[in-house]
Amino acid sequence: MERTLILVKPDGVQRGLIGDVISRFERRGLKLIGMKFMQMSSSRAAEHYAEHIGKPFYPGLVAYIISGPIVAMVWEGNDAVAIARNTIGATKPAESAPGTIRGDFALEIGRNMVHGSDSPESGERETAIYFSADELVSWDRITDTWISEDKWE
Ligand code: D4T
Repeated sequence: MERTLILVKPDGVQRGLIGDVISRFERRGLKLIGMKFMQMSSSRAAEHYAEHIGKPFYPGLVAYIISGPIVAMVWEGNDAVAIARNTIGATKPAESAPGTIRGDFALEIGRNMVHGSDSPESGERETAIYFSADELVSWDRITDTWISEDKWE
């Protein structure tokens, strides 16, 4: 089953929008299997954003992500990465469609509220940055058969 790492970034926490973000993924049908409220460290930020080290926006990106508490979550489901990306909307809020998280709540790329993994491989890599295996919960959801055809037996 595919997994994606979702962050509610410091702006989302400060603006009181944690519940709205969680609600979008719950209503879409993805299954929550891990969640933490935490302060991001500089070293974890560097590991998470390793591909952006050296880019002009990198210092501002790290300063932003460590500026206050975040919520880290792992959501699971068929095509979880693509489903979460289109629930979140385009990286630039000006290009995010209304109805997406960024399209409804964000104005600027440097305050874009949420992170979502960009591939199944990133989903696995990023999950391991925030969660150990025993912090992820495998559980049966009563609605699974109504959300996923392959759960129907
Ligand atoms: P995240 O990783 O936050 O979900 O964003 P995306 O996956 O949608 O976008 P990304 O990896 O290309 O960029 C990571 C992060 O850097 C910020 N950023 C990006 C920025 O401030 N200026 C820029 O020019 C770019 C490309 C926003 C998201």
